[in-house]
Amino acid sequence: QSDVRKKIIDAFSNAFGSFVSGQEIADYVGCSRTAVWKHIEELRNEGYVLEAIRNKGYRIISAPGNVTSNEIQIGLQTTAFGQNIHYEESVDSTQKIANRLANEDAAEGTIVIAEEQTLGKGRLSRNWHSPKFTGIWMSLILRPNIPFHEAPQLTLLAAVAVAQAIEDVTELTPEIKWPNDLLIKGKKVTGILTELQAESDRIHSVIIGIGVNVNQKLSDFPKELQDIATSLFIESGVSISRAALIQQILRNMEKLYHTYLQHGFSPVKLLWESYAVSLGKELKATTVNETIIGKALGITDSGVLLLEDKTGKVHPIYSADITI
Ligand code: BT5
Repeated sequence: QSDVRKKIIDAFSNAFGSFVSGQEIADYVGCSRTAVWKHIEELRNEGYVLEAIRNKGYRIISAPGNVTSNEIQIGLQTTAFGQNIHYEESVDSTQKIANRLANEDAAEGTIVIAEEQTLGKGRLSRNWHSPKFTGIWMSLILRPNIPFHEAPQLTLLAAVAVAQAIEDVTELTPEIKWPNDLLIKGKKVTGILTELQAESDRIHSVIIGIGVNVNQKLSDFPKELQDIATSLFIESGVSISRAALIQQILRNMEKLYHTYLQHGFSPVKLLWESYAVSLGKELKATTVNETIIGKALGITDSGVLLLEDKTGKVHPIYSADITI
């Protein structure tokens, strides 16, 4: 069903805004003209504006600014990432659905994406504010053949890929705050949540949840977030196509993931360090058990943060909240 629609949209994008007859579409897709007509109606319901003129056929006026499978897949330059898309308008959390799909053997690279999350998850059961149509709320399923303890590297990999994508699509340069925050001028624009499914030391799947604030205005954030959060729109003054940004994220991630599987973490680490705000600075790390203040020396090859305290002792930080 969605394959047929993808082909119809293909036919429209090949026509660059000129008319394509119903018969031409039917031939291209390999279905009847009645079926074409039905799919066109569905595309209209999805928000595509399609003009129809008797004897000429159809042409596309505009695609909706949503993040449905069609919009993501037209022009997507990947082989696996985003080739399977589970789209919903509203969900509790895309992580939850992705976890379920991963159990049902969804292919590597499958993404779950929603226009809105009603119970978006942060780390440690915190909340992730995910209002409708304004941001990217997506989860990606990976099945890497790596040991359990190396999985946090994938969070850092995702942070790099999203930072690059923001640079590619906007004029902005984000910074990364270990381990999972992307900041612009000190405010959080992206959060990443990595969850694992594993049996003993074997990873069954890694679910990488990515939340990017794209087109929110300041007033779209609840009061308690207005001082600490920002969006690409707030920082750049222009609204950004979420689908284009998603395509770029998927493309960068797939590329970096292949590099990672072939050459290990070092190349990813170099890139990560080039975006890192915190290196060389005094940080406060609040872990579940203690608070450590120290200079950030860097990250290890497994993605662990190293803090040197006043006495010169180096503390490996596996998981913490960082204040700069
Ligand atoms: C994170 O947690 O930063 C991970 C966020 C991951 C969200 C994605 S969206 C797709 C997928 N599906 C999900 O359900 N989740 C993932 P953490 O480091 O714990 O940060 C959470 C904190 O960030 C909150 O306690 C707030 O202070 C703040 N926050 C909440 N919503 C925000 C937003 N939209 N923008 C910036 N900061 C936010």
